Amino acid sequence: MEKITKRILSGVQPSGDLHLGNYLGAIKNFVSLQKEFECFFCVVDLHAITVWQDPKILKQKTREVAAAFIASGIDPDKNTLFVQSQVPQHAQLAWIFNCVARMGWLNRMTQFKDKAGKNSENVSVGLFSYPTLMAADILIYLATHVPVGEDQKQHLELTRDIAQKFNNDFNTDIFPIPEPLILGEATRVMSLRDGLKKMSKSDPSDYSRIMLSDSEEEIIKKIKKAKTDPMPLPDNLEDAKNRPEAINLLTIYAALNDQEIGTVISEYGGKEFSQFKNDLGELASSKLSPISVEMNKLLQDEKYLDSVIIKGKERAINIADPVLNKIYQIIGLFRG
Ligand code: AQP
Repeated sequence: MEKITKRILSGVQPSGDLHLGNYLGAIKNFVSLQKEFECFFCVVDLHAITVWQDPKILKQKTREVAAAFIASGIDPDKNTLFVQSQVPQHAQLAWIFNCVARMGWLNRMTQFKDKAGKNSENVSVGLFSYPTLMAADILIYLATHVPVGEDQKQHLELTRDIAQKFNNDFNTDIFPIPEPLILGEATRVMSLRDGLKKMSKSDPSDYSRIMLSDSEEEIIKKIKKAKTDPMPLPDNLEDAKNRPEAINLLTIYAALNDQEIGTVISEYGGKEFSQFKNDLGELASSKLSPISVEMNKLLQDEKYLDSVIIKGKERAINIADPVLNKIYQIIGLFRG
């Protein structure tokens, strides 16, 4: 098979409203990477159903993620933008990877432990085997690079282990060993209510996250209400690192303004949070509102959005199907 050197796969779950963490940790980076890489961007609905999703809204959430990709600046003509469940090869390869990955490997996954909590006997088998499906998402396209937030690093290491083991077991070099691309200042955006907790779609408090669908007023209000400590802003990085809420807001500012965090600290160090929060609110709303407006426009035009998704499905299958066939041959599965 032709050796690929610069191909990206990354996905976002339609499991709730997209937030600033998804944007700064993932989508914003996709936009710059599309210039340099051949890109596959996927709405990972099969991952979303590892926890309960309301069937009445899942389809709409799926369109919303596709709209967020385009509204953020991903060009649907240049890149392959598609929905995971439309390309059955992902699930087919995931089964094979369930037979390659070891229980011990999956037992070490911290995201499963965090999400299952004390309830691990009652969560779905899919939640446990989520990382083997993620490995299949990536490797079915022989992707070489995967842009993700910090929280997905361990899953990507597992993907590399699976690729390596498959290649060794079957004496092949079919799978590349994909590299994580954890880019930008904000690789792990934290909750606005608790600087030690990741900003996430499933946090029960709306005030913990800024959503891409928030209005300018809502963004400004959420930043004003963000938890901070009583001291002025830190004037050096070492001190900032010991103040979770402060470093989170400084990091968000730096990432939104394409600056290094040191530059933001030199500008705001020693000042009061109130002024900084005003400026951050203005900055965040000026960067995010155009995305929200464009997303809403796209969501009004379902016909266009669905046509993008269908074109993406065809392009994705054109790459995924020959790879799956080759894998079946390597394993010795009956092909007729
Ligand atoms: N807080 C975050 N900071 C930086 N990056 C983040 N990502 C998610 N949260 C943050 C990155 O966004 C991409 C898509 O994530 P996902 O939709 O697959 O789901 P997730 O990581 O499980 O995100 P959530 O929002 O936290 O969902 P729930 O609440 O359901 O767990 C990934 O690249 C991820 O790294």
